[in-house]
Amino acid sequence: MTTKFVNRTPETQRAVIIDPDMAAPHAPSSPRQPQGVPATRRYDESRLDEAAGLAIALDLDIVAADTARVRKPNPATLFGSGKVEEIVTLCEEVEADLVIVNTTLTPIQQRNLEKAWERKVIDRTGLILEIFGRRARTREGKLQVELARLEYERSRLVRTWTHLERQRATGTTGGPGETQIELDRRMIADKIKLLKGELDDVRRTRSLHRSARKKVPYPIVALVGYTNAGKSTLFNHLTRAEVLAKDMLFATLDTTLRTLKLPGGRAAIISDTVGFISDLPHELVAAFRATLEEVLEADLILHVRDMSNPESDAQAQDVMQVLTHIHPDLDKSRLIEVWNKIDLLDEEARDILYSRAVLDRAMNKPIMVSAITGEGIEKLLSDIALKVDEAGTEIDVELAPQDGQLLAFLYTQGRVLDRFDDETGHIHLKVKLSDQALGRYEQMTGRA
Ligand SMILES: Nc1nc2c(ncn2[C@@H]2O[C@H](COP(=O)(O)OP(=O)(O)OP(=O)(O)O)[C@@H](O)[C@H]2O)c(=O)[nH]1
Ligand SMILES: [Mg+2]
Repeated sequence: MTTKFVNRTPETQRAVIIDPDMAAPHAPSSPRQPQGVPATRRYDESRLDEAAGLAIALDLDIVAADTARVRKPNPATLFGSGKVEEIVTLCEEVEADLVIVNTTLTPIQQRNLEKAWERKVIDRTGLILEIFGRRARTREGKLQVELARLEYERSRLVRTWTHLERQRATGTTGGPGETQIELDRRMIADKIKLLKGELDDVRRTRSLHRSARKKVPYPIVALVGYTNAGKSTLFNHLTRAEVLAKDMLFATLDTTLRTLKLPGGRAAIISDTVGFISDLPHELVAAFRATLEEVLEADLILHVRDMSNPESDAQAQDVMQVLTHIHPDLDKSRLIEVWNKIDLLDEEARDILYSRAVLDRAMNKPIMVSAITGEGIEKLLSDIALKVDEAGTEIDVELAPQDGQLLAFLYTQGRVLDRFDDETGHIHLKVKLSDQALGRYEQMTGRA
């Protein structure tokens, strides 16, 4: 018989969340902000809510949450000594196992706070990495997260060499010597190299699949947006798929593809992918770069927004910041904002939103929908169909068997709508090309 002490399920960890408020006290909203449009600065409460959402995604039990004003960040502990003391008392009162600090801590700050509070301290990056680690399902997703985690650890090690030191501290005298640290660093560097190699292999296989897919004359539509905006719900609604959609941050991590039926009988391929969050750790952006670049290659990008969230504008800015960072000359004509969750708005809020949508100066007007009730979805579908149809010029070409280079060009740069190989080996194609691709094609064939 097993004793009571073995196989005991670990109790849920009790977490305290501290959200450092670094903003200048009562900063006026930006003067550029037009009247009536909510300022994009995040409110304390929303920031706390979001941090709590992250903690819940890790099954932590939140026993206390508080905002702590930081007038001047202390390089050693971030907070002033009074605040540090206050938090010790709070932790003891609520019997917390760990403290989450909702910002990026330097390794020194993290170590000092752990000492002062006698508890594990996790910063925002650590928290997000942990969630990603649990959610990744595909080989590529797992490799991406592992890579990000190692990069994070390496930075900790390089700057202070404390991370592994702490793990090894029990039972040994003194910290590790230089040699040990060098070894640790080299070990991590080796592992990073190995992972990058594996990741390249996985991606090569996938890009083969992708070029196979490109031969299919389907336009590709990609969903992007802040975490919890409703991308998976919309994806499921549009494709009747069963992708995990949950009121949980980062429910989706791996890209999923499905066929989407458009009005008029045409088909497109739609992809659901990882969500964004403010202060997305740069290690993660780097690790997911290839995935995001691929998403941005889509013929049409739907930016899904949760319009019921008071932080919606700030969230949209964060998303666009990451996207334009990865793809600085992103063609905005391929971007449509989908304003989701309108079923949660009252009539007045809807009216305001509607006028905003009409007056919006984006190249494509935003579309208001509810992925739950289905409201607005028809309009969304017909806009998608219009958009993928209007992009580019359709041409008919005939290629000789030796025109392999041209054929490859048309398949990679255009959308082949129809193909007929005659008995002489000539290939007859109907291809849709963007203006840019058409220009290059004409140059290649000497027609320009
Ligand atoms: N009321 C309402 N709820 C919605 C709507 N769309 C999505 N939701 C809810 O919002 C939550 C998040 O939806 P998801 O589809 O998982 O969001 P996501 O954008 O895929 O999130 P990540 O995968 O974390 O990036 C779920 O609880 C959905 O049921 C909507 O139009 N109306
Ligand atoms: Mg999702």
